[in-house]
Amino acid sequence: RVVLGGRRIEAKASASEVAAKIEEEEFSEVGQICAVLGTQWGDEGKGKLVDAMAQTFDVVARAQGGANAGHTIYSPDGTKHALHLMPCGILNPRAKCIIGNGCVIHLPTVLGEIGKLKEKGVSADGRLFISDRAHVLLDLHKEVDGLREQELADKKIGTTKRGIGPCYSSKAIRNGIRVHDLLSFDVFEKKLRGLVAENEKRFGADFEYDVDEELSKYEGYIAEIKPYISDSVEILYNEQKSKSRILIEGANATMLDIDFGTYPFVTSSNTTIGGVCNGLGMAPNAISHVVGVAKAYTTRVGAGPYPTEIHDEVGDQIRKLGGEYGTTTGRPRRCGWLDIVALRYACMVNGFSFMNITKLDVLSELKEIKIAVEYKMPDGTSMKFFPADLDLLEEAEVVYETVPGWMSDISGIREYEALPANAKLYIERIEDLLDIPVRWIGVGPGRDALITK
Ligand code: 2SA
Ligand code: GDP
Ligand code: MG
Repeated sequence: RVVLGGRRIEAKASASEVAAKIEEEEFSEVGQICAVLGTQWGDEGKGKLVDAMAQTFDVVARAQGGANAGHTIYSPDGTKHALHLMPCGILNPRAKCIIGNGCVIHLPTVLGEIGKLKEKGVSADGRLFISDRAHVLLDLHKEVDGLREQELADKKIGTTKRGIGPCYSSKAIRNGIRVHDLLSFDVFEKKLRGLVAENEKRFGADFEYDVDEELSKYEGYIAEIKPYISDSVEILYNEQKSKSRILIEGANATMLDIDFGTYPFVTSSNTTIGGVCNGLGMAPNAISHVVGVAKAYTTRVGAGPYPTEIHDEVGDQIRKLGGEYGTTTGRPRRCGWLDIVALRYACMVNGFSFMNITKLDVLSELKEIKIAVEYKMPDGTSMKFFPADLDLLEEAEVVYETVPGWMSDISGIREYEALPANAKLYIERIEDLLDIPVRWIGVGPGRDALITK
């Protein structure tokens, strides 16, 4: 028997029966096309929710970001998968997976992921579609990412050094290389040499890049990636018309959005709902529901303001219990209390229909838990939403509500009613403060460790 969202299903049931059961009981309310987005500074556990939901979807699509994202998921047999570019839907063998035009694609990374999944018995053949309009992220962009961070010295962003900013810069300044350019090696070579020349001019001798070596590697990569190159906009449109269920997998999160996040300490794409439409060529009225994923606390990797950061041993305890280390870089994540001011802002920008509160189990040992409900300015005024001017945050005092912990292990619980009273109070307080229903609660990393409220 397997337990899914608290419901026992006979193990002899076929995969499609199991899928139909979950759909009927858990994810039907999100409609035909649903986006799952991060609401904090990333690593909320979007991958886990997408993986669980994807069992009942026909298509799973990534709209933005690149291999900076790290989504950790577990198949029911306990095998761990750390995915970066590959949509988490890949673990549903029936699902098509799309890497949309808004993404930046490092070919060796995506090919490496395809290979690793194949070793674990998961095939991407015939069901992975990479947009011909997406931009190609080269090792050159990674090199520039490192050089830029070095130049910024103590003001560095703390990027993942995966070349994300430089690749989106190429896109914006219009000297980028798109996936369709790979289909003609001459075009690709000409564009690549042009890009190299520009960077040599900009960085001089510091720019160490062997263009001939890169070109020879790309001959192989291009042959391997060719079968996956597609017009993803048309594929998605046709799927939409034929009533397929489409799940959109957000990467990074609202507070890392290039417009709405803690600029400049952000990533270089729109991680919010607008980025979904742009990054897939999908009309906003096609999207039935948007789900916001929030950790029961917060974490952040990289530099930049973080008003509710915990600087004492409680922060260390959360990092240890939550395993808060970067999926891509292994960096320790900064840990802090739940920040309603930032979350409210995410709710406003994205229009969430439902929330998924994740990692509630991580707080189980705490006697008291804090929730930041307001930022108070020196003149006594209150900041209800996250400000554009980060200097204002320096002056703001964070006002907390303290609630009692539940001090018991909840990782085996699968029914909302079975949660300790104080855990339910915590969830219900979040619902009250955000005025958005919490539909799912994560109590462990496995696909089944999900409570439906
Ligand atoms: P970048 O590399 O240009 O996108 O970095 C800019 C900022 O965005 C942050 N960022 C992230 N924050 C959390 N998680 C991310 N993914 C990995 C993970 C991170 C890792 O899943 O753990 O392994 O370190 C991610 N990607 C980008 C980054 O920290 C900068 O603040
Ligand atoms: P994402 O970038 O939002 O997909 O999140 P990451 O995968 O980078 O980080 C989330 C981490 O928390 C992963 O290691 C997940 O396996 C784990 N995780 C997700 N949900 C839960 C949960 O409810 N409880 C616990 N304990 N771990 C979780
Ligand atoms: Mg992550």
